[in-house]
Amino acid sequence: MQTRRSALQTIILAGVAGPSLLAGFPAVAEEVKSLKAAYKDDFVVGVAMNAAQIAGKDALGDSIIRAQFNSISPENCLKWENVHPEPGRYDFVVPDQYVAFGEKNGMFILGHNLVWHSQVPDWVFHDDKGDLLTRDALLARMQDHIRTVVGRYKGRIQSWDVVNEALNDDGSLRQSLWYKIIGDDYIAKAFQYAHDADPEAQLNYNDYSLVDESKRHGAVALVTKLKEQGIPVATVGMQGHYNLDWPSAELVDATISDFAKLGVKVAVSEFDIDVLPPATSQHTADVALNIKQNPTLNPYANGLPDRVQKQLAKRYGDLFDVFVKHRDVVNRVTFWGLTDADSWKNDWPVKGRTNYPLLFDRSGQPKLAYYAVIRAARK
Ligand code: 9MR
Repeated sequence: MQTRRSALQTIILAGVAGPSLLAGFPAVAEEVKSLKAAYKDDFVVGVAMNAAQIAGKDALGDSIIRAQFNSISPENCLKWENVHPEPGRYDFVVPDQYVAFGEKNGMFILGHNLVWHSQVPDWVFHDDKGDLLTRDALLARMQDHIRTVVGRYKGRIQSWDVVNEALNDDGSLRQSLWYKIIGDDYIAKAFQYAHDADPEAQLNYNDYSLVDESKRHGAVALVTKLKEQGIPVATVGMQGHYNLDWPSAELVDATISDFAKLGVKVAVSEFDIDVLPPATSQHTADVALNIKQNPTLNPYANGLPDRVQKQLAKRYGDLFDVFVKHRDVVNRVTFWGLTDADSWKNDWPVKGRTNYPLLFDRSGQPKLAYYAVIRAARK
């Protein structure tokens, strides 16, 4: 078991030595000691923090986060069901700790998220009798939530995912209860309420699989319409739940260019690269998906072969090359979790697999992919 000090030292020495797997890779500049240092002139590098890290119960994790990242996202604690579980009852204990961690360490702090079809309690859409709310009543409830949550962290949470995953794969608007009850202007209203609550906050539309043509067109149309209406959408969050074969670097490149043309910034907001055999042919991050376990879907339960480790590193390097190319428009790259042990990808879309999608292994050691990302930074 690594002590906290030795794990950190390994990371700090990343630029000097690196694991034996690195043989054949060009040396990394000695002065580059962290992800945030490597990309300091390009974009902030973020990580999603889980409950243990926020509560200070993962000392090694927290030390790596402090050493490597200059932005944080809350993996779950600001979702509606957690921060506002019952009518009139908000629970800010964990979010307060999360924001305090970011402030103490001078980080760019994200809020995730305000309006989503998932992780939102049923009561939000119903009245006391159990009937669906009217448009006006649901708008009032949405406004109260946004005003309360965004208002509490005004000037402290710098950027909010205002609306999350509002699009279907074909680019049409998802038939969520938000859409069904309020109508398609629920998105504009959510942005307006967030802007009213904190006029300085950077406001984002966040979604997955935006590289796919139909969905990308839907997002372009949505953002175009919002901008025409004067709605302050600043950034499109391309979540970036990718795998070893999909999407190609060219596709990511073209997608960023398409959003850049709209006059918005792009954040790679939930980055990870799944190395396991795909359990579905869908390009999705729909949390509702749950596919049955089967051993062929979990081939690396006892460790990741060097061959795949190298494939993952190359893939990370190739995609960071694209982000650096677009450094004028990409304002942030955030990893969805710190170590492979923390990743949601161990349980989705199949529960109980052993996945390796991030830059740090299960003991907090930097993987070959970490060095590839450092190397992709402009020299
Ligand atoms: O990583 C998150 C996981 O711990 C939660 O159980 C899940 C449901 O709240 O959400 C995961 O994060 C999702 C994010 O909020 C929105 N985009 C897809 C992410 C992965 O499912």
